Amino acid sequence: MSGRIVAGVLAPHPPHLVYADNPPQNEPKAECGWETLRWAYERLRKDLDALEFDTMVVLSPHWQTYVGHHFLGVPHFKSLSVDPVFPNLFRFHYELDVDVDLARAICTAGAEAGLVTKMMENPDFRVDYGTIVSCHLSRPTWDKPIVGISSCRSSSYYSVDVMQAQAQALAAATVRAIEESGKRVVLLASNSLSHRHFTTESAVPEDMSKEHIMHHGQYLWDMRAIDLLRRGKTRQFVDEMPEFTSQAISETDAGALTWMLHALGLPQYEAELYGYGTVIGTGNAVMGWFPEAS
Ligand code: 2X7
Ligand code: FE2
Repeated sequence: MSGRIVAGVLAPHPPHLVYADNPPQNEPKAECGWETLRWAYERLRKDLDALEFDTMVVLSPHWQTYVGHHFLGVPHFKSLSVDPVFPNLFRFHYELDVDVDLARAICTAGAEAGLVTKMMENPDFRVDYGTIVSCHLSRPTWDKPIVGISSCRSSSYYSVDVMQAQAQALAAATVRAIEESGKRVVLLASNSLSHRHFTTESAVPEDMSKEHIMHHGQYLWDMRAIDLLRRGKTRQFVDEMPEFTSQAISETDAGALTWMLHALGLPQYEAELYGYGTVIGTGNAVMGWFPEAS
C-alpha cells in the first residue's frame, strides 16, 4: 500500500517547555511555566495518540548545514543535549531511534530533484535541541523512530524566495519517498512564529509575570499568520512568507513550515489550533493538520 502523511504539526521548540514539564531526562527542574503552550502540546499528543503512524519526520532550524540538507543517518543516538543559550534550562539526556531507510529515501529523492543532500553518518554527532524538543513534546515516549532533516540556511545565503523554492522541492521529494515507503508518517515543522526575544532572563525563568510578547507588531504578525493557517489560506500564507519572515524576524526563515505546508499539498481545510503563547518574548503556536480527517 502507498505510504502517506497522516498529520503535519507546527511544533515549536523553546527548551523552556521541556524545562517546565520536568521530564526525568532533563537535569534542571522548574516550578511551572508557559502552561498555555504545554497544555496545547498535551492536546496535540492525544490527537497523535489516536493515529496509527510509523515515523516522525522533523525539520529543525537549529541543525544548520550551509551546503544542502543533511539527514540523520545512524540508527540510534544517545547523548546529552545542552542548549547553548539556555544551559540553565536544558540539559537533556536523549536516546532516540532513526528511520534510516526513510531518511535515505528522502535524501535520494531530494538529490534526484536537484537539491544538494547528504546522509549524516557520524555516530558521535550531537542531535540539535530543536529536533529533540519538538519530538519530545509531540511524543515523550520516544517509541517511534524519527527522520531528522537539517535547515540549509538558504534564506541567509540568498533570500526567502530561494529558501521557499528549495523547501517546495524538498517537500515533493519527501512525499515521493513516503509514498514509496508504504509508511504512515507525521511531519513536524519545528519553529516559532515571531522570533525576537529578550536578551536578559528574569531571576526565576518561569516567573510568568515577566513573560509577554516582545512587541505589539510581532503579535499582529503572529495573529495574521495563525488566522490564515486556521482558515486554510496556506497558499496566501506561503505567498506572504517573505514579508512575514522579515517583519516578524520569524524562525520560518529555516524553511520548516514552507516544507511541511507544501508536503501537505497547501491544505485548504482548517488547521487545528491547539494554543498560542510567548516564550522569552517569541510567539509560538502549536497547530495540526490531519489530511485523513479533512
Ligand atoms: O530556539 C528557541 C526558540 N526558537 C524560541 C524561544 C526560546 C528559545 O529557543
Ligand atoms: Fe529556535
